[in-house]
Amino acid sequence: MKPPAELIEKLRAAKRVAVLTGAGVSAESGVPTFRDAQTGLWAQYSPEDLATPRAFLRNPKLVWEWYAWRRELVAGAKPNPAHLALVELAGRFPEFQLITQNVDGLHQQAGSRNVIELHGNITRTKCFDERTIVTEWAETGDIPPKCPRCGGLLRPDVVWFEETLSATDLNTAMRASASSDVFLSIGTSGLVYPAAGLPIAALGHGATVVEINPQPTPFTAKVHFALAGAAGIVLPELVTSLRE
Ligand code: BV8
Repeated sequence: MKPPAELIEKLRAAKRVAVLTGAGVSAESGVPTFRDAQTGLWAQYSPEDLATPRAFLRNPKLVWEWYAWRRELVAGAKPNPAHLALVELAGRFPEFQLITQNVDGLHQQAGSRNVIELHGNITRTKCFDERTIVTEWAETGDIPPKCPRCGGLLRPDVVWFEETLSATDLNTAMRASASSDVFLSIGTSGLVYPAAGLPIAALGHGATVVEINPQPTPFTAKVHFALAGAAGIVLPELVTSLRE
């Protein structure tokens, strides 16, 4: 399905473009989204019950193993046409800011640069107490492993629910959204704040706001262009139309 000509016009005229991606962009790489039912062993848990500091302190082993399972999934995943189309799109505008809620690092693997990872990255590990990155630790069989410096518990370097995001990243993302000519919200259910506030800031500033999602979301009725389809299909079509 070709994108609307009016949208291609807007993109051709745009100087500043901001993009927010969610789990839907990695779905076609085989990384399950948050709204997908958790599979197998994890079917009985919901992410909100595991991705919090309290859940970790209540059962560090369980939470660590959930992330170890997800790291395995991510390690086997490759960027898909949606990630690759965003790399090409970035080269078409004087200013382009990619902001992701995903923690899988697939945008960087595809070649995207200067990516704002609002919720961190599952492949990085940090000390729960010192909040500093740890790259090596003794494999003593402890689950979770212990910090080599202070002996504290190690945890994934992601932003859990009820944890604050990096103020620097959030400010940069908010500024890029609120000054964008075109804002694309791709593969996100728009349920998690403050990330979900970015398309609202873009709308408020008068940007042309585009949503790419096979399903409707709380923003579908508010955006200028709602492209109902998979990111891995719609984004390459958008890039092809821009080349013409
Ligand atoms: C904060 C990292 C201040 C971890 C994540 C009550 C108490 C406490 C807090 C709150 C509260 N009420 C609200 C809050 C704030 C809370 C929040 O928003 N909660 C929600 C649930 C209501 N937010 C926070 O806590 C944030 N911090 O506010 O700090 C504070 C401090 C103390 C107390 C209060 C507030 C921190 C939020 C960050 C959480 N960490 N991830 C990890 O990954 O394990 S969030 C995690 O879930 C993801 O990162 C992502 O952001 C979110 C999932 O959203 P999506 O990416 O949109 O994925 P989803 O599965 O939902 O949707 C996928 C979409 O893709 C669907 O629409 C689907 O249709 C579409 N799709 C599917 N296939 C495709 C596709 N689209 C395109 N193509 C396809 N092929």
